[in-house]
Amino acid sequence: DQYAEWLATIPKTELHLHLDGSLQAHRMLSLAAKHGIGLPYASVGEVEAAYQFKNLQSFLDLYYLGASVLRDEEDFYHLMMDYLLVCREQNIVHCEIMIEPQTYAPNGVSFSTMMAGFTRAVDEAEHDWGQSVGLILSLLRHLSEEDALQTLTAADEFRDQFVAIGLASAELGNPPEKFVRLYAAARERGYRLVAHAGEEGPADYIWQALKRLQVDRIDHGVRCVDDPELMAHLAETRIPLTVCPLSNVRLRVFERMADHTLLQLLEKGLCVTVNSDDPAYFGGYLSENYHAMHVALGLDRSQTLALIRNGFEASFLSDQKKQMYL
Ligand code: ES4
Ligand code: ZN
Repeated sequence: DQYAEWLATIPKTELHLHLDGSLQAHRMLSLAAKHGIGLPYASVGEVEAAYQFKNLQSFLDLYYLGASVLRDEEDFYHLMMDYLLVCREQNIVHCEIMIEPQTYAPNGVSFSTMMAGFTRAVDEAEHDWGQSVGLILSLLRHLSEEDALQTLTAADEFRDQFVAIGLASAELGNPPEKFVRLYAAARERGYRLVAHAGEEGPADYIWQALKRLQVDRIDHGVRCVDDPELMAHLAETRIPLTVCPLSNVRLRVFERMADHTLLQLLEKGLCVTVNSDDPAYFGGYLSENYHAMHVALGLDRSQTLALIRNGFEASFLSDQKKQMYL
């Protein structure tokens, strides 16, 4: 339709994307076969039939199972390249991608194997079509802070390849304050800081991420609507929220897309951005997220442009590069 055609012409960012969440069913199956790994699914149809989630944890169980088929440098190269080709297709000129080494470590995958595949794809995309990419070292909050600190240390050798650290996985019961030392150590190393907060967790977790972790940006953050003081603070500081509409509906953060509060946040002056989170699992990449908001909430062109501009503002691009798009 016309909105979709128009949207494709506008350069966009994506700031909240778990690379493992872009693993398509056909690749999950072919890599399982390649490495002789048993999966409880025999076909693309059977994998996709499992994309029925009742909450974040029920999704994470499938997400980590899927990611367990990634083993060698070729696998990481193709995973990254598949997503970067979508960026080219959808006019996502700058993306910031979360990678999660703690997911692969139990399978004996070294940091250097993973990084070799990822950087080969990134270098190719930058060279071939000028793709701009930032990598975010995303740590898993269901594991210990000690495990995250060890991963941060393992990343020292690759420090120049990352723009930021992040915090993902099971939110409830794993509050930001569990990771105060991790964030201090990352800040000392010069990383920018993001964290998931206020997806399933309460508004207080957003406050913790801001005050205890001193994050530059909040992933999700939609539970801020429960706390007017927090809303005012986010509007005042323009600390960005990377909101993921299709994810929120699939994980039952909102019952239907028509209930999503993204436009209220935009209206209140928050720096809200649109992102896809785990596009292979949630029924669409970035353009499909905008399109779903257009259909369900009447997201119009001027609101779309405001969200896209927020994406550049919220990015970790240099001020000079931001100016090219703002
Ligand atoms: C995630 Cl939607 C979501 N929330 C928290 N952690 C995640 N990891 C991958 N997707
Ligand atoms: Zn996420």
